[in-house]
Amino acid sequence: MVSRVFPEGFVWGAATASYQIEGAAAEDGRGPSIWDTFSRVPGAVLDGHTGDVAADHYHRVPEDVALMRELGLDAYRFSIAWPRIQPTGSGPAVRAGLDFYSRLVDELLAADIAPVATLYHWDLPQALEDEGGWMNRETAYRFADYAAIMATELGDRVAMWTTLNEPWCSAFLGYTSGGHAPGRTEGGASLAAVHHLNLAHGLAARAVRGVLGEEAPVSVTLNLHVTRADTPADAAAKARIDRIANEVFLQPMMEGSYPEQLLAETSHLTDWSFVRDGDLETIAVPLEVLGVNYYSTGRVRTGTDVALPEPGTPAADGHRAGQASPWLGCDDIEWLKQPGPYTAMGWNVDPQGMTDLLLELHERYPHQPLMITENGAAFDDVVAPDGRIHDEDRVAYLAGHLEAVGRAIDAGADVRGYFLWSLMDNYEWAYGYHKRFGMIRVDYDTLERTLKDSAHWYREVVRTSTLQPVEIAPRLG
Ligand code: IFM
Repeated sequence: MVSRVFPEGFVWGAATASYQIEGAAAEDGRGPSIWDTFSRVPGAVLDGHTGDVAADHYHRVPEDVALMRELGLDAYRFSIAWPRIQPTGSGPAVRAGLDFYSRLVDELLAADIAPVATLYHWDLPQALEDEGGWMNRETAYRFADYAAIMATELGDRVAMWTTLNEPWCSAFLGYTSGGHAPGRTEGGASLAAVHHLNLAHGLAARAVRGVLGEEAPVSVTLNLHVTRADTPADAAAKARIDRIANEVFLQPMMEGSYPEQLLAETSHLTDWSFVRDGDLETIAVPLEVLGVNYYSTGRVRTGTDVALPEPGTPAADGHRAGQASPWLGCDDIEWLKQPGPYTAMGWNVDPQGMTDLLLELHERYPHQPLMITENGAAFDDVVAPDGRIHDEDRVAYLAGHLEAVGRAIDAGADVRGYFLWSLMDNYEWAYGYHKRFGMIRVDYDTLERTLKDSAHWYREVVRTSTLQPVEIAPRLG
């Protein structure tokens, strides 16, 4: 590997999400979200961890922005907790909630860091879930109202709006497998949640542009699955996974239609009557950038004998054993364990998947700029006697993936930036605080922040916009 200079204007950032870092769950009028409820369900989250305190970012914005400045970030991707703004998901905005994000944005701008705001990163107000959550079409309209409130409040200062983060997780983990909040297992009916999330994206994008004008920078972030197959028969299985996991969001958002084949092969699960006239036109809005979250790859084959791992361990497809499968209608598809190395999540390290994904998107949508809105890795970090965290596995992972982004750019993909997941250790959903993705360590007893070696390394990458050859740790080579 030789050193690689990234294009002029390439945006270097880091990302977080509200429930994962903020804490202050019951302060200043914030209402409960589905994660406040779900995390209290016995067995739902490892060790019953909740986001009540998390990284206490709510009380530490100046300190955290100072760290971002120290890292030289160009941009910071955060999410807004809807229940801080509208505690029950509708009605007037809470001034204290608006002020919190307004102060955050001002601090960022004062530090010369562009604010990138995600409107929904999974913390649905519980009151909306009580009325059906994303299974209820009304939620999409409430989301658009909330989006307009935020555009009015922050529109003069936010550099980029992202409607949804990873709607695949919201729909298929939230309403199909039940591994995420709200923990429902609705089977084929959960495709309604998919459609209502797509609709929410379109309505919210239009609401933001209704306030700020048609040029307002709006995006969405998808976790598109890169799935591999070894034989032509297995390629058919891969294509089905692609349709149910990727196309079900990508095609309506980018092209204004659902794939005919998907409608046909899921017709035993739902009649899709929740799709109403005009919805697909609403959903397909021009995007400033398409946000891509990428971590690892999967491999499938056609089979019926699907081996499940030990309860509590990650399955090859990422969901935890003992739960319903998030892969609707794909019970005959077997997920194979990918070759390692693996991160602490049990996810395989496969940077080439990033290149493949970016190039595939570029080929399909050559005029659509792309942005890596998340990429990173959890490892079992150790604090050395000198107080430092020598997280060389993470540095190797990040370097390998940045190199993969660079290869995609060389081949023509229009990738505008990279947001490292995550700025700091945080609440990793059903894994609680057991998985650390941060380049900044958070000591959950004292809430003290410490820059890991990966943060020092990333600061140099950002400063020079150059990736230097990295001595790859043997496990990740
Ligand atoms: O922590 C999550 C984040 O909230 C969404 N994308 C994947 C990350 C790692 O699992």
